[in-house]
Amino acid sequence: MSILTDISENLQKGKAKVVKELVAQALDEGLGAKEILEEGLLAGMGVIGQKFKNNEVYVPEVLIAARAMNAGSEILKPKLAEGGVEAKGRVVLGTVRGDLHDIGKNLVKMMMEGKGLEVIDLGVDVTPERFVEAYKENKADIIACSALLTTTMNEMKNVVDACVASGIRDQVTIMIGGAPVTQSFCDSIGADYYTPDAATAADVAVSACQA
Ligand code: B1M
Repeated sequence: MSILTDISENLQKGKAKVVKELVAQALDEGLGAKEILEEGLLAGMGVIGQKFKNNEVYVPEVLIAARAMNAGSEILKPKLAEGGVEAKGRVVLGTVRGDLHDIGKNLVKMMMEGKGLEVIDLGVDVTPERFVEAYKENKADIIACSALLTTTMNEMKNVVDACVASGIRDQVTIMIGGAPVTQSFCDSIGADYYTPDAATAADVAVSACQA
């Protein structure tokens, strides 16, 4: 069995400690961080996601797999972040109100930090007001919102509206993403950028800060 399959399978079983060790071992063996992330960790998470959808596993199993995913990606963080030294801009990032999914958001954070951006991570279940407040407090350039539920993605519209109401809309760049989010949704709510994955989000954030 390849080490990437091993990582995927242990992640599915929620064995965070083993996943951490295997990720470190894979790096030692010379595998690339992106390969380990995509073919090991994300592959395992994908299997869990499918089983969750089919009611073959339930919330507790998904939660422990998610912890293993976060533990493994923490080990990759320095590698994914390599090359990022100088802060090129400041991003306020969070998962929107009512939504507790944070794995994608954490990847976005890692990739953005890897590109030299400073990220103020507000965590999950973040209200529109909190996004605006943190933007002002930190003199940020970007508000970046993640949502994983069709029921919570509409909160992104509330974030845009809160930016308009507080008079910051013409200064702030609003980025959105997450599995149910699309470009047409982005256009419909008046956000600035939709990106499908964490690496693209980081690239677009850097360009937006340089513009
Ligand atoms: Co939830 N969950 N979940 N869940 N969960 C999904 C999202 C779901 C699709 C599963 C399913 O039914 N197939 C489904 C949503 C259905 C829908 O709305 N259409 C669902 C549901 C229904 C629920 C609950 C309602 C279940 C329940 O309680 N009955 C509940 C809601 C809780 C809440 O949030 N209020 C719930 C709970 C949970 C757990 C807590 C158990 C756990 C989260 C743990 C955690 O995050 N710490 C969990 C998980 C893990 C999942 C799945 C299995 C995996 C999500 C994930 O982390 N994927 C998911 C099924 C699936 O996606 N296959 C599912 C890996 C991650 C890297 O991908 O976050 O998409 P993702 O990030 C991607 C891109 O989307 C993008 O970058 C990343 C890749 O590079 N991206 C951005 C993300 N944010 C971005 C922001 C950007 C740009 C790109 O710019 C700012």
